[in-house]
Amino acid sequence: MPIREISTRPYNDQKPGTAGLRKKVAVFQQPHYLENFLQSIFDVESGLRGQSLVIGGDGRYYNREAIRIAIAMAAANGIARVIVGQGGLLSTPAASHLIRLRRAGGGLIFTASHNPAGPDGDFGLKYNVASGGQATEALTARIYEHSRTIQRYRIVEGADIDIDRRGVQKLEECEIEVIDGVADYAALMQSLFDFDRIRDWLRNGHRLRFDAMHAVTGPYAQRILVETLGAPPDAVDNGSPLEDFGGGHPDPNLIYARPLVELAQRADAPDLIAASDGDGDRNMILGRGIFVSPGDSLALLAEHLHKLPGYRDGLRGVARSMPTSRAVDRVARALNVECHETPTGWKFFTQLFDAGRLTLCGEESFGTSSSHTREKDGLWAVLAWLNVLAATGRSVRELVEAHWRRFGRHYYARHDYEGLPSSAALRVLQTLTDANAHLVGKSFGEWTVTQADEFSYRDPVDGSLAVNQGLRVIFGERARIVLRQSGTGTEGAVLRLYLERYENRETALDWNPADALAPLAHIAEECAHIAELTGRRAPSLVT
Ligand code: G16
Repeated sequence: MPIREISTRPYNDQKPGTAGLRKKVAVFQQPHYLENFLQSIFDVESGLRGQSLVIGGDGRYYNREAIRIAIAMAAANGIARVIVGQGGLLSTPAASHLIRLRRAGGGLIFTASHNPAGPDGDFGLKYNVASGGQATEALTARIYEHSRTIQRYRIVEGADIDIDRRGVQKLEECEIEVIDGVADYAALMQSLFDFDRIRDWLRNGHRLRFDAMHAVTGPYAQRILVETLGAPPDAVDNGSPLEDFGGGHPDPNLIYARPLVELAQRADAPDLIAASDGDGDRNMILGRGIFVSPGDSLALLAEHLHKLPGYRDGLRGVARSMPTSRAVDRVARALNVECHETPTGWKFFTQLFDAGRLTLCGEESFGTSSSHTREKDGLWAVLAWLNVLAATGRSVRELVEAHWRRFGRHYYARHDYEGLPSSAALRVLQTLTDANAHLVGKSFGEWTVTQADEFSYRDPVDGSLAVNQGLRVIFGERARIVLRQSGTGTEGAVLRLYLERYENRETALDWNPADALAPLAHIAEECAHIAELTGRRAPSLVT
């Protein structure tokens, strides 16, 4: 099979967003589109030659074809060994772990995360580096620049690799190793958590329900929760990965995981109800009669993590993205550990992990993880919760309420305005930017602005500066309003408005979140004029 050099022309639209290159499937299917981007990675990351490369994806439509192309191009670009998940499946956290475990030069993860799949859905590609983390902003910028001038790519023509058959196959000089994509990840989980205790907890009649949403976590949940921990088979719902995710939207939140929210409200609900997303990096946690917001989940795990075997030495530090609720900051203060506030995007955490400054971090967008990998990790969060439940013998509701009584409660909501013309989104952002110049010291009833600015972040490890990372209006410790444009949407512009309010009075701990946040929503409208400038009376999504 000859290695061919094929002439191509740039597309000019391959600028990666918050989490890699994400586009409609039809965009990726254009002639040479994927090849151009892959070749740009191989050209810029010339150090990959002679090394191993991990390849896998979330199983969505076009995954297998993309992996076939990636393998043929890896072999033509001097990669010594490709490690690929059987059937082309690797969850994002499992791929990150594998890169580290096998000391690979990097990894290609084909996913558009929680975005819908299928021929009309989305597709995506993330490039992760040898540390297991996503490529830095600087590296993705170099890859993007290269993609704008690309003239040719290299590929092994007619390559025919069977990615369903485990074992080693040869393509030119390159060894293609098809592996069980679950085994290494499952072993890692076993090393972090007290599986015996969780097994006993389940044996004692406690119940668990995990919804894999027909996406990549099905086989992982089946192996770990059912086969290893002994949960009954019906504990895993929608466990078979499908190319269109069963037509669903594998984004575990209050809207897209509505059936789980309803299940949690039943008197006979399981003790822990959880879900993950398309590529297995997000998580949603519910208990009988309660939804745990991602910010609360992060704070509560920070409080209890030292009770779990992999974390007995305590926390080195914690981190959250700027829009994420400040609940974890209070726990960090009580534990006397570092607490970092980073821009949205997991890559900002990985620097801190690599520098040994962090044990636990999370985001409002249902992502949580620890130093065990360099991506957020949905099943890890579910197992951490299971272990906390088993170790403390308390219910989800008891744990959360005890947390609020000790630390106070951060009411939190995110309002999304999706599919906006980008001119409208820009006008809203500009309006709040202009307003911010005059807001400090201004009072809206009982709410007084103490700080109003645009968030920027100086990385404490490499000193790099990230600017334009979201507008914020801060009312001291009591509340915050944050506004930013999403970096992961594929249709129009998406504005996200985040509202947060802190209460520590006993009488204020069980308010309805929408009521608690209503005054802040009004202030946001007064300052940013979202309804007026977008013509939208209400957000398209509230989570
Ligand atoms: C990605 C990033 C996350 C980020 C999320 C939402 O997650 O990895 O760090 O919080 O996007 O970003 P945005 O608000 O810009 O849409 P995922 O799960 O989509 O890869």
